[in-house]
Amino acid sequence: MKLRIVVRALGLAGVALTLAGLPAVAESTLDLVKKRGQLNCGVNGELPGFSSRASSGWAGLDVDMCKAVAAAVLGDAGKVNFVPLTAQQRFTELQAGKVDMLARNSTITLQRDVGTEIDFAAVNFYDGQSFAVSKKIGVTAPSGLGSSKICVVKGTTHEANMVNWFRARRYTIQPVPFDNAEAMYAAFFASRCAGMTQDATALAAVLATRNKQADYMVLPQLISREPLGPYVRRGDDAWVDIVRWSFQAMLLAEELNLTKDRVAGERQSTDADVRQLLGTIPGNGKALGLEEDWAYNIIRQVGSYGESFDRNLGAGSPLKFERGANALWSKGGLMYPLPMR
Ligand SMILES: N[C@@H](CCC(=O)N[C@@H](CS)C(=O)NCC(=O)O)C(=O)O
Repeated sequence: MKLRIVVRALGLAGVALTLAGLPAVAESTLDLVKKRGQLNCGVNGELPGFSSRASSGWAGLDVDMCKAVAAAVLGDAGKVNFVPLTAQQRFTELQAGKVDMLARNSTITLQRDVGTEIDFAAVNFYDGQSFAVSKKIGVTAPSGLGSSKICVVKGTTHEANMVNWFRARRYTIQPVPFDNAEAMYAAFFASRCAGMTQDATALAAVLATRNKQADYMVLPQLISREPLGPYVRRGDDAWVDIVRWSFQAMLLAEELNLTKDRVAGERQSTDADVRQLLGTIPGNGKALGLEEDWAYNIIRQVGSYGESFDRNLGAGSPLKFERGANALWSKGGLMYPLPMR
């Protein structure tokens, strides 16, 4: 009798849950993307080198991250719908399902990753926070900005980093927060702040693309570690695996010297690592729930990590960034491809 009451109560709870709109089994992101035939990818959209729209189309390191996942899942790097998101809205839009993944120069931190509805999948760029200043003020290190006004964007890691960094050194600074990057640039270039702060590469990109390098500089000292990378919704393990290993495929391609142009001729390579990456030796595709040529499609259509870096940020781009921490581990950097076997 008692048992029946419990069962009935549970049954009612089940009905209540269904009425509350909770789906019995959520459709997997992989199935959703395949059915749609397109990947919805959240990007910054206004950050040259990472994601911006040129006359030739979308380009950037983060754009290539989205394209890689589309190539892996749909066999076509062109099947991406890029969705520009602000710093403040990016994570809630991902949670709400507006995008399937984020590749939006987003720093990976414990509090963004743990106990939230999102997970990170990889680090695709090691960045750090710095300051841009007018050369006229003669400041060469962040400490020279103590007690000054500093422009910063809300919803980023930068405000707290900066306040903590100066407080620890017994300086009080005056943060001047803005809703978006554009508003901050306008205020900074109108001399409303002595400095502006964000990821060092973003600062360098802004000065370079707006021809401000003669009058402004980025201070070389970094005050934080900002490992940037793609995020996905929590609770879909197969999907986080796909994003993680799509990035790893680009990294391993660089290590194995595979490029967009040469990869087709390498499918019958004598190197077992190459054959396994390209699917000539099957298994990795099946494990991921993808076709065996998933990584081949990434490399053939998007290229290796090194190619993507050079084209978007490095020697082949207007930015001319050094590889630095983003070089392969074998060349003194932090990029270490995981074994793909
Ligand atoms: N990596 C940092 C910063 C990311 C970021 O979005 N920075 C700036 C400059 S690129 C920004 O706010 N951009 C666009 C905006 O929301 O207006 C983070 O994840 O919080």
